[in-house]
Amino acid sequence: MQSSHQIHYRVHVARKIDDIKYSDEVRTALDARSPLVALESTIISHGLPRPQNLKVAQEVEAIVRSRGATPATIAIIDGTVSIGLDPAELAAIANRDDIVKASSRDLAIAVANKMSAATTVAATAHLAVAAGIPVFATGGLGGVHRGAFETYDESADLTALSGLDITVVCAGVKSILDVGATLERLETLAIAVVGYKTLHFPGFYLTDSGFLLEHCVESADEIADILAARSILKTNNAALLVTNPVLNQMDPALHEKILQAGLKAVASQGITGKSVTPFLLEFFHSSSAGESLRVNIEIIKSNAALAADIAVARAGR
Ligand code: PSU
Ligand code: MN
Repeated sequence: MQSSHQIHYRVHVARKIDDIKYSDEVRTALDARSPLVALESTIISHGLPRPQNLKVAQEVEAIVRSRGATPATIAIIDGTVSIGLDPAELAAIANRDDIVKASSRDLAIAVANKMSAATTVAATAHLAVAAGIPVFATGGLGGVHRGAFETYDESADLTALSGLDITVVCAGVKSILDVGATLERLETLAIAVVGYKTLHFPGFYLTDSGFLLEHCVESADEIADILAARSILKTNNAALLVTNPVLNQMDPALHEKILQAGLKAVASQGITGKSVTPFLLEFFHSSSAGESLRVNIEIIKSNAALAADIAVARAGR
């Protein structure tokens, strides 16, 4: 019997972590150097309600294909980092109850523990760069939360994108955030922002957040020009954000009403950390009689289409 002062040696069993797994279509596109678009999975697992989430995920992939690029939805399935999901894997992310929300800091832990995880913008961008996929579409980026002065709640999306050479198409940052503070942080972090066909920074569910940008681009070709210049000038160490405003926005009065009620619910129910964003998105979806869901779906589809056009324009150089 061991006495309590004995040193306990743990036997370390070397465990091989499986390599990153690529879907067949993603592998083929990477080998052929043809255009690819990375897609995140947290929007599927934690951003959209069932059963629409799976349908949207499938439709978004179809949109990317229809514009001549290959979709690479990224997630961790039972401990394997998967770049491009097969239909069963996509359904697992949409429907399984054990899918955790993983930021970049969670990736290795999820893999080592053989967990299944949906990847946030931060984690997806990290894996997309590792896989050699430089164009990425999401809905709305994370950012500085309202009240961050006290809570320090700022999305890891911002710091992750400050160190990655990737182009992210988004409808601005989520309207639940402090948009002005987020724009200041983007400037500090040297993350470039260009508005697509507008100088108005979008507000996710709203076409215009009320903040102006300095730069506007008119086409995917123009974005490809900027990408080429970034590599020559070596300013591609931080991400480029292409902000694509939603055409058919939510009614601003309804948006404001739900937002205020949602922020109150966050405070009164003590929601903190990584649960805040999924909680607020779900609050919107259940309080707006389908309006926020309709807009969120339009956002992700439109961003995927533009990201595919950028990937195609870039690959043509
Ligand atoms: N855009 C959407 N829905 C989402 C998200 C983005 O339309 O659910 C997700 C992204 O994965 C993003 C995350 O990285 O929300 C931000 O979470 P947080 O604020 O906890 O960093
Ligand atoms: Mn947070």
